Amino acid sequence: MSYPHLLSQTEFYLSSSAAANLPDDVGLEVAMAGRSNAGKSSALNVLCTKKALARTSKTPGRTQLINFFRVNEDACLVDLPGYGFAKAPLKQQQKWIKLLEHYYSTRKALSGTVLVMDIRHPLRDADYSMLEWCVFNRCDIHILLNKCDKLGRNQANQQLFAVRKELSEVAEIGVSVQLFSALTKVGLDEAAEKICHWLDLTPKKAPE
Ligand SMILES: Nc1nc2c(ncn2[C@@H]2O[C@H](COP(=O)(O)OP(=O)(O)OP(=O)(O)O)[C@@H](O)[C@H]2O)c(=O)[nH]1
Ligand SMILES: [Mg+2]
Repeated sequence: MSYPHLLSQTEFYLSSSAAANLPDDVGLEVAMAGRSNAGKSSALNVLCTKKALARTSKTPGRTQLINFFRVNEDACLVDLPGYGFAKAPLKQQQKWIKLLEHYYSTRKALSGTVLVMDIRHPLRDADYSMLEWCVFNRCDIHILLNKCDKLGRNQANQQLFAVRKELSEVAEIGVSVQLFSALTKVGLDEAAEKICHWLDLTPKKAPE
């Protein structure tokens, strides 16, 4: 069984708008974080082999809640609200930050963060804030350089190299980085393997 197949039973579970209505802090969770429009929801859909599990949009800032998706009774994928969307009202932005802060500082189930970035605009200030937040809260990070279909192969590899180099100069902890495209599914197996590892899901060997 392949890694994406292990995530294919994922179903929508619930949405939280405030710390008070987060689901019970049990089992294991992997969060999808990133700037608005980077492709978090698209990546989540592709990783779970489902077209419309998480809502995707051409309008940035559409996912305003923390959406929980159940892989099985012990494992969840979590679609976080996108950050860095300047047009969202300040009050709303502050509310998201408070909710994310609460989530990151208290969540025992959180075992890793998939940080989704548009490969054409990686490592913006807000991404660094998210990275610092993860490091501070001892949460492992795996970066998807998404939309790599927008660049040629050489350019995409150059960006990958540049991001790895920049991170090796600043990060205090190991951060893994890969190319990804929710459109063409480049990097799907690699990303799904990382997530399954964090969620403690292992492919069963076929019976001999
Ligand atoms: N070409 C290309 N477009 C993509 C890719 N991934 C996402 N998109 C497009 O980018 C836009 C934003 O995608 P979403 O998945 O909604 O982004 P998001 O990060 O969930 O956005 P918010 O929920 O607003 O934070 C949509 O129009 C997607 O179709 C990709 O790999 N390649
Ligand atoms: Mg989204």
